[in-house]
Amino acid sequence: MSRIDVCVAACADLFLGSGEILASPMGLIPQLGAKLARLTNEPDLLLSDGEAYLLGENGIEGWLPYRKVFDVVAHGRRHVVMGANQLDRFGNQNISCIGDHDKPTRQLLGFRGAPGNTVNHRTSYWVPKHSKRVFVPRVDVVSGVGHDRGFHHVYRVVTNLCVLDFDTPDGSMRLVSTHPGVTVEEVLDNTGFPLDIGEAGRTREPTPRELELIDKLDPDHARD
Ligand code: F8G
Repeated sequence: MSRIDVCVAACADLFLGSGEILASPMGLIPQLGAKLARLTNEPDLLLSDGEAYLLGENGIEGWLPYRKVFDVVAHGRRHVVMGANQLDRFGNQNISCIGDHDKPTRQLLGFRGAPGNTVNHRTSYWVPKHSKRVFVPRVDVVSGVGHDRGFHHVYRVVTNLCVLDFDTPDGSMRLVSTHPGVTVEEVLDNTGFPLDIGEAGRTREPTPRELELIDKLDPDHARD
């Protein structure tokens, strides 16, 4: 078992208890997580390919074009796992640009579905390289909306080091668990703002059955 398998299982756990909702995992690790969840605890999860189809174990199992995605977004029965170039302690996300908005040093993806996602339904983030470059005191521009800007449900952040949530009185970020082999200090050293470390535990290891499934889902180890 490697660290990345722990990350995949942590992404699967994002969907625990979801039932029949649309999972929209962006990127390989969240995708493996959502597929793993569907094969284990959450058989009713609907998996989109991020474009126009619903995917099952045996290929395409439904048609979900853009306009229908927007219906689902507005209805709220969806959980998206997005990426983030920057995230602050209230879960504001930036995937749009770096630097002064009038003259950015880097133009990134744009706002995409992030604002609508965060105001309509549960949103989580996957950060493959936990660093102070990503976990910043203040994002340069808000793409995904955080807890200090109204009532939203930014649920969790899974990184290569730990799992974080916002289950604090003011909705600021809290350390839920560090992955096996990672210390709390390592997380704090790589986070650009104070973090509630409460009673942080250890992220669970995937079961032997889950490891088998992860290998089946990703036989070439693209996850590494
Ligand atoms: C930085 C930083 C930083 C990057 N600080 N510099 C530099 C300083 C870096 C590089 C350069 C580029 C529902 C829905 C939608 C839809 C539906 C509606 C969504 C219609 C679908 C289509 C749509 C949004 C989904 C995601 C994003 C997933 C990732 C990426 C990434 C990396 C964002 C993390 N902090 N950061 N730089 N999308 N992608 O040194 O400099 O900038 O850097 O939900 O879309 O529209 O709506 O981003 O950047 O979730 O997670 O991987 O752009 O690849 O290459 O790292 O090298 O050029 O010098 P990236 P990267 P240089 S929902």
